[in-house]
Amino acid sequence: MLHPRYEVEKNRQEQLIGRRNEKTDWYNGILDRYKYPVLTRDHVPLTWRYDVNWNTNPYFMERLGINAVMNAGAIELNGMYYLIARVEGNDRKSFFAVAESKNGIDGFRFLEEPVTLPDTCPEETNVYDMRLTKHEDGWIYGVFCSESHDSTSSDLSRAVAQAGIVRTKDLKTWERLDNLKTLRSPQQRNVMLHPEFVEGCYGFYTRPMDDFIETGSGGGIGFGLCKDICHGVIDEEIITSRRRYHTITEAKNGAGAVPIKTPAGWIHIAHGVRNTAAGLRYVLYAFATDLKEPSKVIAEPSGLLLGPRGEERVGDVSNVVFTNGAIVRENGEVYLYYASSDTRIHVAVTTVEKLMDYVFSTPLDPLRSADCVRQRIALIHKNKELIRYE
Ligand code: M1P
Repeated sequence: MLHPRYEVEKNRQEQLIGRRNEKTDWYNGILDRYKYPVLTRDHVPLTWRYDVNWNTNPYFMERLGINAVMNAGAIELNGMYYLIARVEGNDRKSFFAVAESKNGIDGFRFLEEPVTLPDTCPEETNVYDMRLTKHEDGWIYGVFCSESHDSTSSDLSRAVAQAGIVRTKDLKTWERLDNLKTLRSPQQRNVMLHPEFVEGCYGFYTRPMDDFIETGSGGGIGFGLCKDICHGVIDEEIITSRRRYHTITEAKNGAGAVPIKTPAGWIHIAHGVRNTAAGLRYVLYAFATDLKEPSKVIAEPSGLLLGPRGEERVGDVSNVVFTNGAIVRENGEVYLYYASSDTRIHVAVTTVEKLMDYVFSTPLDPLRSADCVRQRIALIHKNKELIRYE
């Protein structure tokens, strides 16, 4: 018999899913933030969490609870907006689940069941953070982190991260390809496929790492080419956006949303990490690369594009914003999906035009306080001049 509490909880969830989202009055001229997260653990269907039978679950307890919904790949398909979210169970294992919305701002609802990835790697313990790339070869590729315990170590927290690859045409049936091999980097996370062929090859943004947490000698976001995506092997990775001392990327950085093609170059929205007394702080930043040579950085505005603010600062892993998906609409609007503190997913809205202005007209980071203050004083003087004559 269906537990009577099911209807109560279902109604509550329907209200959450049906709630209209609103722009906040937060302003910086670059992007608009929205009031409510677009996906949370409370959006996860009740049937994924509860046994709804009164006989076997008399107290209507969550049997398979969900801890967090975060880091989503994003894509528009047949007029609908899709997120492929990292859903983390109370058991700490993540899986992927697709949610759809008619407008990309609210109303996101998970499809009937989570994604069943072809289980081809027996040692794989955890999967997360899928980037969805609509490639010019006609497939939609999903590149994600495939994590296993480091079998060479007795330390239970030592893991090996690799890039898993799947492809689909409809977000329902997934074909798994070989994990990407990067011959010169022992670990990889935040790997993403470039949407166009480069020199006749598939281009991957990588993140060379010596270790699971520390990137060690890894100098930043890498880029490498491979001929055969079904058995991907990358020999050389060149560094695109570099980590730099005393900047937002000092500790590490990683590719985020699939780059946005504009007449002036590819615009990338990535994450940068620095260390603080309160732990790692993750923010989003932007840069542009050359249209023909997508690894060559041509503009890198100073500082962060979006940082954790207010309630976003608190969660499972506090002081984090992270993106792995954005959607460019036909009208030029860009929906940037980002997770806060590894707990829930938000949307921020901008346009391609604004992003181009931001990336190409915001000054570079001069890298030293003395030069930063000179840069700011020059701005103040320029403004004073105008204000005086207006
Ligand atoms: O906890 C913050 C993020 O940490 C990792 O990112 P990175 O590889 O750059 O350190 C990822 O595990 C990511 O999922 C997570 O949000």
